[in-house]
Amino acid sequence: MKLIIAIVQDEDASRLVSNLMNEGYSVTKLATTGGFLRAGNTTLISGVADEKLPEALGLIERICKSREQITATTTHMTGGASGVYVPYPIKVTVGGATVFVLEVEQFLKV
Ligand code: 2BA
Repeated sequence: MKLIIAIVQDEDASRLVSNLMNEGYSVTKLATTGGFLRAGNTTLISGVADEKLPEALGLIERICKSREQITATTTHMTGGASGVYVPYPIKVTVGGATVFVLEVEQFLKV
């Protein structure tokens, strides 16, 4: 058995959960926050049989889209007034999905 941990964008989360559930996967959905953008995203965890892993990864790949987001960063102005930081926008491409696949040592329901 494998444990899939998939960090996806909120916009894709509901559709992905529905599709996974329809295909018979058990899924847990967590509200999470990305460290870089400090914006909400969704982390799904799902324990899947080894032979079902490719299908689950295929679903994630099909549903999760990459999108561009604008975020603000700052640059330090050197020369002139010291200690002045000027914000400027940068574009980052987020997603489709960041996926970790882990080997499951034990799966218990007690
Ligand atoms: P965030 O940390 O908010 O990152 C959002 C997007 O910002 C990233 O998209 C990437 O395009 C960009 N980014 C992240 N760190 C950066 C940096 N130091 N410099 C420049 N750009 C940077 P994704 O790579 O698709 O990641 C989406 C979300 O997946 C991340 O949200 C984070 O929550 C999670 N994630 C990505 N890689 C991870 C990892 N190695 N471990 C744990 N979580 C991860």
